[in-house]
Amino acid sequence: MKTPWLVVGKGAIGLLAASRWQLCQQPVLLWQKQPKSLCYRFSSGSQDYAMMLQNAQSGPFDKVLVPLKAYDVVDAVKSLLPMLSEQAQVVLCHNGMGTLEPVKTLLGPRQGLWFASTTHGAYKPHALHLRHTGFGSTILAPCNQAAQHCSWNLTKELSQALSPLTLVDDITPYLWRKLAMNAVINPLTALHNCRNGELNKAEFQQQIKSLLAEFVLVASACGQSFTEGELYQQLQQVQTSTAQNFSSMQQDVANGRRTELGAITGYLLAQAVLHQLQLPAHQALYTALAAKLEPWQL
Ligand code: KPL
Repeated sequence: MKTPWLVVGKGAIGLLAASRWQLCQQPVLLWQKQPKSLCYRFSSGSQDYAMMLQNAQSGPFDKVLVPLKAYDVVDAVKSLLPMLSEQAQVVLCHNGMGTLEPVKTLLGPRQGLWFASTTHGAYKPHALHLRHTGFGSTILAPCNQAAQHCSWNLTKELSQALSPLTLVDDITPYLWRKLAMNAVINPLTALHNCRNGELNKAEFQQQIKSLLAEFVLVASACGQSFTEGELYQQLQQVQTSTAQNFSSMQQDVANGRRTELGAITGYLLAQAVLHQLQLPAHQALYTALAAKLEPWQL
């Protein structure tokens, strides 16, 4: 009998992974506030499935996927600690940065920490319906020694959920590249309440170029080398391939939820302060969006 994956929360990416595991007979359990099973509809391509996921009763758990928003990750891992086996492998998966260092310090010497950065798109048109909107790909990396020495094939199992999956040694450059995309698309679409594809319009190009130029500057101060041109090209590709989608931040704002602005633009601004840099375009975008939000949404 295969040991189950524990998926924390019932966000869109977590349910996507859990649904795909269940469809290929990989046991999976949910860790959610309400201790009951979850029945929902899963639409992927032209297929529609009736799904039922069981809620986990008690640990210890060996395999844990934490696909939560960045601001919830550290507290969630803290509360999961008593449920983790001594050699548990914990996989984080979210937009933005800043969680790896605090989570590393929480885990025991044999507990592995991984990061999965995915471009799969999924959203919930309502609480009991999950739609797989973008067939993306995933980069996975071990982030501590226990993960590097993990003795079973985590990559193979995770790729059933978030394929195609590439294993790399160091997640840092990939997180920065994703941060570049998120720091432009997410706040702009949230501010203008529009789909990702709208950002290809001429009226946004000057602002986007300023955001990317500042991103290159702060990334370079943090040891990450990018050019504005390559990021601009990649951004246009993402905006085109996800043209009909609403970004996660647009959805958070539209639904009155907390946003990842702090882990995305806020992270960039904090790095800029550390390196004594000014990021006027990111600061202005942060200020404009913050003005539309309640303080707890930041
Ligand atoms: O990751 C995304 C998000 O919505 O959070 C992007 C890349 C912007 C795709 O929508």
